[in-house]
Amino acid sequence: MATRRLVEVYLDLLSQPCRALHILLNCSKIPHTVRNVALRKGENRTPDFTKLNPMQKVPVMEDNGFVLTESDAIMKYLANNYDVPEHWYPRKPERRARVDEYTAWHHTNTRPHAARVFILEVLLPTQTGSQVDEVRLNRALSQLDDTMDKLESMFLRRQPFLCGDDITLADLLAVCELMQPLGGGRDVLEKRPQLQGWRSRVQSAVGDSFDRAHAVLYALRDRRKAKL
Ligand SMILES: N[C@@H](CCC(=O)N[C@@H](CS)C(=O)NCC(=O)O)C(=O)O
Repeated sequence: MATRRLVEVYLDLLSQPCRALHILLNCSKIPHTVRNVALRKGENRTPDFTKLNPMQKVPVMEDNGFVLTESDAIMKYLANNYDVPEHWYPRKPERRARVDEYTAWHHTNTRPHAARVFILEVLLPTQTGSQVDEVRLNRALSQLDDTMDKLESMFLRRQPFLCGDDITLADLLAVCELMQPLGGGRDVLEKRPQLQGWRSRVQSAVGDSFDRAHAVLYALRDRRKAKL
């Protein structure tokens, strides 16, 4: 009888969608193997990795020969195919549709807007040795503010998590994006008690898998702080 191989995931934990997937895997105890792909070393552009994902991006998942990209699709696939608590991706159509509603919105709102702050404040200056472009940074912060207003007034209106009373994979995708600017020492939730309360609820719900996934980001923040 053919033996089923463990789920393999290709991750760099400095990547927001990789952390969301990492937390889901650890919290729901899906047996898996992590293959590290260091983006800073260009390991996503090697011939082998490019064969796996021609888009040269992480995360990637392989389940017994089935290769899948896109964090959102991977997390939903795992929730559909593995014995994970139902709250992550509820089966009831209306509740599931709420998760799909957020994840569709996420990729053109929370994701690009939070990522841009990190890119402008940390990645670009590190890669090019140039100063932070304050004009572009302020524009990015203002777009992120609009997104956070919507998270508070639409998704978190009268409910503790983005899609209802319990945590779903939508909360993982969102929280990992909103944590990213912390790599540059910026807590974008600093003046937002409603979102802070939500982040604390997410942290309590996932336990130590939150800090394990974010250890690389915290280390980046601490290294940069020590240089100041
Ligand atoms: N929509 C994709 C985004 C994947 C993505 O953009 N990954 C970034 C890291 S956060 C990456 O691999 N970048 C490498 C590159 O573009 O060279 C997902 O959610 O999985």
